[in-house]
Amino acid sequence: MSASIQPPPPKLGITLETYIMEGMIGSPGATGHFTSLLNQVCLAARMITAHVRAAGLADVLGYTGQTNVQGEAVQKLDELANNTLRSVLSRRGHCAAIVSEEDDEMTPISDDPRAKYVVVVDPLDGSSNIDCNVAIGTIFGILKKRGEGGLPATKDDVLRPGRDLLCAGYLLYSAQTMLVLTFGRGVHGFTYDPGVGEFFLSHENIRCPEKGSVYSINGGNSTRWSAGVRKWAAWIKEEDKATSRPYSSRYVGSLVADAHRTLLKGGIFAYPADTKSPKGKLRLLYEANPMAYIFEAAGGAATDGTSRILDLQPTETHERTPLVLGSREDVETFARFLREG
Ligand code: AHM
Ligand code: MG
Repeated sequence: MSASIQPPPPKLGITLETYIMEGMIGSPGATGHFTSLLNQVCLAARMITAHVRAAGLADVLGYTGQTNVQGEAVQKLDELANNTLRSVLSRRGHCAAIVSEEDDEMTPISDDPRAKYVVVVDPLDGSSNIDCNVAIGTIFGILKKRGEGGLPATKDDVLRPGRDLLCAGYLLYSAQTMLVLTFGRGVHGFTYDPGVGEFFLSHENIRCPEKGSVYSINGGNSTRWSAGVRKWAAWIKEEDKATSRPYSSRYVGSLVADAHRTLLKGGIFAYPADTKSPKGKLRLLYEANPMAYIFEAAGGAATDGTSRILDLQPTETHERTPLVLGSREDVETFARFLREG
């Protein structure tokens, strides 16, 4: 009798560290540099989680009184998260540069020949929600630096379409802290156990449903929307059983929280261009691109209304873009409304 083939052991419950190590072991020729960098990102994530959890107690809530390059008020937690990432990523010499929402320009970190990667990051997303204890997050992506090691990173290393990302993820600081991560194939969610100080695989192979029944948009901007967006917003509220309309509305105002719900439950999140923000509000390099990379890897879609987000060629580090992401069918319907105007 032939021996029966055993299915692979379930991965649920493995630690993030094991997951990352297994990825390295399964990649012939891996030097461990990328694994080391990713481990540092995860260490920074654990440290930011601790800062977020302690924020009220440590009296770090509130504004610093400064504004960042985009003219927005910088809060103490934003700075803490940014400083934490920068100092942790400086330690092992694998990170050549960081582009952060909180810094005016790209920050060179290392010109060590081992510094083969650049990191794009929004250290504390949803900052308007910090003071009221509503979910916030961190969004990041990792790109391979172009050209020879040992040379300082240049803007060409980061002004690249999102399809060049090697990896993207986000941390959601909510009732639980979760890390959602992808290398472009398969999206996995890890839930943080604060007692152990570890992330454990809790959501294996997340797939964004083909269609949902929830929409997420800041309706306060409706008078500034284009005719196409206004028609879509009216259509989504109409009664029609066959297309599960009206959709329910959910809007947290933290991209990480709104995207996370959309990824798990399906539906659509949209921050379109409007007359106040003709290029949209969200930033291409460290908000839209990592999210688009995650959604596509989970079977969803992400567009600026006309083009695939991951194909957009950035021209500036803090460039903005309209962002529409979610279930394939829902994103396609939105794009159709925009086309038809
Ligand atoms: P932030 O990175 O400064 O926090 O701004 C981005 C946030 C997103 O998290 C969210 O989707 C959006 O801004 C909400 O904007 P609005 O308050 O205009 O609806
Ligand atoms: Mg943000």
